[in-house]
Amino acid sequence: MEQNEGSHLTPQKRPKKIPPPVPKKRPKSAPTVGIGNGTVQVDEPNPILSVPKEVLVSCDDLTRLPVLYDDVVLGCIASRYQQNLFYTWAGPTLVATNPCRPVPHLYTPKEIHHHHNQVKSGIDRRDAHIFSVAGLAHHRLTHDLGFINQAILVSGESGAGKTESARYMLEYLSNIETNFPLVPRSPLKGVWEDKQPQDIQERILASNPILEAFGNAATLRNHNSSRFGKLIRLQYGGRQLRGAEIDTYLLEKTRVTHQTENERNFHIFYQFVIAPKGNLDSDLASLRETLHAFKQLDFSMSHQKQIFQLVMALLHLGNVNFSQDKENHNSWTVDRHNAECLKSLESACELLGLEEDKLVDALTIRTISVGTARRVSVFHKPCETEAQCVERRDALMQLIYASLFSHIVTYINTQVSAHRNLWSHFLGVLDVYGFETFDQNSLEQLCINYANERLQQEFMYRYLAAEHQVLKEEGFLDVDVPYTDNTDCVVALDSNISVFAILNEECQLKRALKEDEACDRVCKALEDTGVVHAPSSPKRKAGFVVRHYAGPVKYDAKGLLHKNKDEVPLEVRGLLASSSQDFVGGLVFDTSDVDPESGRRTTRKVTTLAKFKASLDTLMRTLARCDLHYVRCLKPNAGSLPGQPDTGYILHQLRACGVIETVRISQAGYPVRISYEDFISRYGWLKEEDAVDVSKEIAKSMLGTTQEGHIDSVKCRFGRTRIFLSESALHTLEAVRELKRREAATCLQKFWRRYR
Ligand code: AD9
Ligand code: MG
Repeated sequence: MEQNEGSHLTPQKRPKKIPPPVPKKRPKSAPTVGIGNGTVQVDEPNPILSVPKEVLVSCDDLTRLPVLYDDVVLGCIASRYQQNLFYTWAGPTLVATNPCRPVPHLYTPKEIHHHHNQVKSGIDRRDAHIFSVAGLAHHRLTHDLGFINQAILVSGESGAGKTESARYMLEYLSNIETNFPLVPRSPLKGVWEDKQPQDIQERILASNPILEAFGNAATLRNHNSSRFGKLIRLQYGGRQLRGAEIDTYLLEKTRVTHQTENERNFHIFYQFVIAPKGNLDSDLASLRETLHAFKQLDFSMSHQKQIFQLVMALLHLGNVNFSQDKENHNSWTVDRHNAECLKSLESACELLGLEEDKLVDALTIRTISVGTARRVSVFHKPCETEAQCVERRDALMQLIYASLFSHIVTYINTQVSAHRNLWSHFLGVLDVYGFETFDQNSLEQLCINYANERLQQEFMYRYLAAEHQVLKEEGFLDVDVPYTDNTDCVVALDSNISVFAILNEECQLKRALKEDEACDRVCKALEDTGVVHAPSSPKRKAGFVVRHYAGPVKYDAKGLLHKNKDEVPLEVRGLLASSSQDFVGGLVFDTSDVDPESGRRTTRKVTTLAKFKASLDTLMRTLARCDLHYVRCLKPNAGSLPGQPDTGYILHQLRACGVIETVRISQAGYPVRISYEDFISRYGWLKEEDAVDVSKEIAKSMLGTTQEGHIDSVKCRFGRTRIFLSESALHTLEAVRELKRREAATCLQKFWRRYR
């Protein structure tokens, strides 16, 4: 084991010993970081932690901080934020703190040009900026050998700035695609025949306002919250952008019928019914943008009309109410005595191309099948409660909206994607919902948090564990940065005996859903995992708790199985197929009985969890074929107020997305790695040697003889095959090299002048 590699330096030049990077325990109450007086103060006065504010502000990579206590990392991000420096590297990851106010000067064409030039010039060190991440991925995709697929994973909690970051990256990537020749006219049937590259870029960008109109909504945390996950893959043929393909994940369709207090439905509904009164100006501007985007993506006028008719029909369906039958008190039906309700019913039928009686029957009469598979008897029974009718109406509305959304995504894809023969590799930008925990958490949160577990697991394997391995192989046995391995949690959620397996099984059973019992089963079956347990307080409602890597979350039993089963009554599904309008009839391609893994029809009920897991498996397989880049978005405070970093709030997010672990392991390994041969050939003031061992000794002695303060023992390490340097050590070496070069040049000039 190689220890104390820096012993070649003279002892008196050695800096103060740096404490090992163990997380510090924080007292519960005291304020954590005060950044007003120029230094970072922590609860316990500790001279090592008093880092001057100027140092913090100027440090654009957390791995270059002199110490890695949570408070110092936080102090750096907060101090930079207050100086309007919103981006900071954390080793290979970019930390993006939401400015929470417009900062257009950061994203001008001039900035795009600047960052593009920086990437092109091959400067290793790039500005901490969102464009740098996109630039690096693009450079690797188009310039490195092999055209390796790239993917940028943008994560963070709701309102942290994921969608904006993804949008800026797409803008960057589209704008650097200039001066390309026309896409050649192709005999293949591809949508890009005759299209200019400019058109491709505009179309790709135009997909955003449409998807946001139909898939985003104002929530308590974000006035433009994405209610679906999105992977956009930019398709490249050689170095040329040819098209794009969009995959979406788990649209929150329940929002069409239910919204939490003070939250809104999807934007499109407000854009569409712009009231002349009220505070809907912003919706009017967005509607214009949506319509413009429709035009750019060649949605014909009749196609747009069909889409808006469905939106309108949903608005009317939402006003259809139910009342008890006056003669038969055991049955409920549509309240046709109410004039408004009747008008809504008629309008909905007209817009959907449905017969009124058929719609009423579908909403109020249940079909019940009893018996065995060989002998089934079917009964028709009116709904006995209002809730049963409302449930059917909501199922219909959700089905229509989810089908409409998926139709729009599919159509956009036909308009933006290139023919398979025209592209060979891609650059993906993934914008998925961040980890969520509310007072009440349901199936949506279970899916979202599971997605985050899978992405974190990928990060852990691909970066943290891999980095550990490299360091061990290079002989740094003392490097032992602890990191969270969340495999247990993923297994407890999705393996054969897991939360998903039990909840799915409960949905397959031919009996009424028993949500409380199902949650008890989950708790009992998985109590030994240490990941899942019963809620501790008996007063709290039934459910189960999952210890996620980002913190424990309690999932409520209520609605869990119902949402997982996601049952649309057969009559409701059949109803749409009977529409006189082809658009409506063809819209609903129901995949509920298609096995997501085999793609074959199955008699088994395919649950929401099964479908979601299958879509994530596909996503993970896609990511496995890519180089990954990470952007971790931070929300500065719960209220999204500009200029007010709340350190406790930020710390929680840093821990939840593993930034602190990333910084520690990146710093332990040092980002600059150069083989001994390359090192000596670049900084070779001594003679070159071939053998690695000899080169290593030379490199050591070279660094040991550099002038005071130039290289110190904490900024370089000597591995078996490579030398590991910090960025600052590299800077110093480059500076010394430049100095020597100039000295030599001056000497030569003097010599030349004297003897000329
Ligand atoms: V959610 O999970 O979809 O609810 P996001 O996507 O993380 O969330 P979003 O990108 O929508 O958050 O950002 C929220 C708001 O923060 C935006 O509407 C902007 O008002 C603000 N924001 C985010 N990033 C930036 C930025 N780089 N510059 C200026 C920003 N404002
Ligand atoms: Mg978003």
